[in-house]
Amino acid sequence: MSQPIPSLPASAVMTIERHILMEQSRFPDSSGSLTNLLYDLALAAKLIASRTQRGALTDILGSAGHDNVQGEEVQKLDVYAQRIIYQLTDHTGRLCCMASEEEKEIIPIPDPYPTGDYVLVFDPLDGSSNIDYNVAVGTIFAIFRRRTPSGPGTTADVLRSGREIVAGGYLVYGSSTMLVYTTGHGVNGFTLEPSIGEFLLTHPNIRIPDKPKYYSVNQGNEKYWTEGVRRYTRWLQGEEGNTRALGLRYIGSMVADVHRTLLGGGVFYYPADAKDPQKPQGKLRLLYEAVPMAYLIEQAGGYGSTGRGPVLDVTPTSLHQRTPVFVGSRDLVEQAEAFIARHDG
Ligand code: AHM
Ligand code: MG
Repeated sequence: MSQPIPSLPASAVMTIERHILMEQSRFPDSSGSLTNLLYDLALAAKLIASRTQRGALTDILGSAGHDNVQGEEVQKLDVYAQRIIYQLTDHTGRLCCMASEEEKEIIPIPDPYPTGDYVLVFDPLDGSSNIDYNVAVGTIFAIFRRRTPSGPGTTADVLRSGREIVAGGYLVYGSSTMLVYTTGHGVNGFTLEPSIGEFLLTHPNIRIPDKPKYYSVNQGNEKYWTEGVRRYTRWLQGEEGNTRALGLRYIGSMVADVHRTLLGGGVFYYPADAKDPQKPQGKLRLLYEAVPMAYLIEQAGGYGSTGRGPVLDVTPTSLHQRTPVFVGSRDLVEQAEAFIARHDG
């Protein structure tokens, strides 16, 4: 049974560990596996942050010399982030399997380690094409409870709708490192204090603001968009019957763009486009990018849509499936759905 977590004096310093434990106290019957899994991810994030922040100093920038399963160039930090998350979670007995944007198939738990009750899906280093330019990158993750009863996890444990997530969030490696996560009871943000190596609660109970500031999209793709998306964008710019124009911000790192949208209000979208016939659904992946972000944004009072309905209602049919995605302030995302329904049939 879920119980309210006890309140703390406003002056209390809340470490990530304490917060995760307090979240666990909502569930007196919990085994602690989920709690420890979140703590494993926080530790992985510290290691990834420390590597990203050294940047070119350790001569780690640039390509690792091979392509990932999406046919995109892999950066060395992607490889590092992938390995760290795997090594910190493969042996703990908390997971039955994992799936990563950087791996073609599901990642089994190696012998002789025990399998556990949860499934981790993640994008180890999202926005990695930005690394060479010292732009913020991030890690995105979602956790599900396994569906199969025991033994090694299978694809059926991984291909799940966002309605089944038990925890999700992201890490942003920017001017500071932040961990933002939810277990379905609101969204909390922690900032890494580098001098003591601890994540401290700096953004309790994040709610997406009512007054949106920015829209965020790669406008260079406009000629490949559908009529509905084009007109929607004009609406955001204060045309098509709208009197309130928004400013444009686009970093090109989903984590950073969604983080700004979460804190400042607005909408981030990567629509379907006709640029690459191999990717008619746009660029972003349902399982590793759209679903965790839609879940988190909805926990903060916003909405995540494919343009045709909730992202969280879509059950993936393949590991690396792509989807159009619109996330942010609810009314702005609903407008996207209305424009697409009206103009794109
Ligand atoms: P990646 O997972 O290969 O890094 O690609 C995903 C990234 C997102 O972070 C970002 O929103 C998008 O690609 C930007 O794409 P584009 O350069 O087409 O605007
Ligand atoms: Mg990515």
